[in-house]
Amino acid sequence: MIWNTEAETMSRKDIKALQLAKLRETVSRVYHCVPFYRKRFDEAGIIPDDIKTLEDLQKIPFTVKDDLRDNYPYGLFGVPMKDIVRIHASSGTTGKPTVVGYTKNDIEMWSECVARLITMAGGTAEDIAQISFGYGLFTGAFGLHYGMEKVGAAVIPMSAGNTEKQLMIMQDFKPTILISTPSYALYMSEVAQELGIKKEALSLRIGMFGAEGHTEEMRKELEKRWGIVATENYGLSEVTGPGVAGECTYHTGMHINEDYFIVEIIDPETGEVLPDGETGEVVITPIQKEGIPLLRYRTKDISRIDTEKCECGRTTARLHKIQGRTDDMLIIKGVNVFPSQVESVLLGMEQISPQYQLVVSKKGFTDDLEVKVELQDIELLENFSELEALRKKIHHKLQTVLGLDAKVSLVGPKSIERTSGKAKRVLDLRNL
Ligand code: DLL
Repeated sequence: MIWNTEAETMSRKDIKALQLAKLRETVSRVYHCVPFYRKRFDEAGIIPDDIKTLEDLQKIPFTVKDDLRDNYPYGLFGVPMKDIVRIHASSGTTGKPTVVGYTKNDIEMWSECVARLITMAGGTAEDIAQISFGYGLFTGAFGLHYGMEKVGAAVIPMSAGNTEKQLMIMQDFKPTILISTPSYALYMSEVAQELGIKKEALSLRIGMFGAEGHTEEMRKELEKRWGIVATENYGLSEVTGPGVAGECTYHTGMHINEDYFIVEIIDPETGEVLPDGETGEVVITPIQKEGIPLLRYRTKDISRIDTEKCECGRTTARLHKIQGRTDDMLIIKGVNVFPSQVESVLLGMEQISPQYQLVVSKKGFTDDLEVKVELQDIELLENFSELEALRKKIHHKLQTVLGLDAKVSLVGPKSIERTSGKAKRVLDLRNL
């Protein structure tokens, strides 16, 4: 099923033409309504009329998170406050949050985008969705909530946390769709196991996971634990929230809502736009956003785009799994390491749980990487030779994939901290 056949199956030529028309309108509106952008354009020596082709987008300077911080809270808004109907903020943990505003039209567009992702994942009006993202300034819960209502599904607005209650509601209210971060879905499944709740006793059939990355191996693990088909979706509050892109059940990457977002991939060092298929930093320009209409927003997320046809019939370009962020790519002894690489090694190995943490520190002048891995079974801790064999096996696999000698520490079950939101997989102690 396709939610909006016209928008999602357009020819590439028509998509590009529509994007150009909307881009030109957006650029002109932004230039006239947001003093920050008028100044940026003046400094770059350009005017809106210089944007005549999609490639001309490259003439426009990037917008970065600090631009939002410098204009905190409402400085980049494109409409008077009387037209703003909702305010959200980024889930950033340091400093002031980045604040975003939505007009009625923005909320409508956002719901439309999310409705498409839900349909891609197989959701319909028949479904009941348990939303286990935190309701609040974070965009995850409200974004999925409005999308679900648009599709006509019933929403259980659980919010995150209180895991035992989540599981009680899951048994009693019989939701068919689970919405959460992948790490929280994993944690909930551990608690379900402890409480003896079997997946067969639940009605879940779909999981829609997002707000943080997870590997293909983790997807399979979640599918197995819950007995669901899991899809992933992507977005960020600065450009709306969830709804930028989502996977269909063919799992060929996340279909981008290209009639609302232009996605470029750039070389993070030089800022140069890379051709389709090459990996770099994701840059997003929303082309129908009124509340806070950002141009060329640098996400720091690393991925690639592909426009090959997907069997689902959609023609939209697809964003591949986010490999990591330019700011969570660890450089250890000069080697680039993403937590997702470690995850792909650990998942699927027997005797260990899918919970892990990377601890980076400095020993003298050299970096040191410790990978903490949780055991499934506490009894293994008493069997030294088996434990040592497992540790060596993980060490060897990590060395092959990372090209790096990492210390592997096997820790007892449930000893790595769980969260109900985005997981903290890296502890970098080098700059403390
Ligand atoms: O996390 C929006 C969202 C909510 C998307 C729910 C999907 C589902 P922020 O809190 O502003 O917004 O964080 C945005 O989260 O730049 C990525 O680094 C990361 N992120 C979001 N989705 C994915 C994903 C929401 N599927 C930041 N894979 C983004 C990897 C993701 N990273």
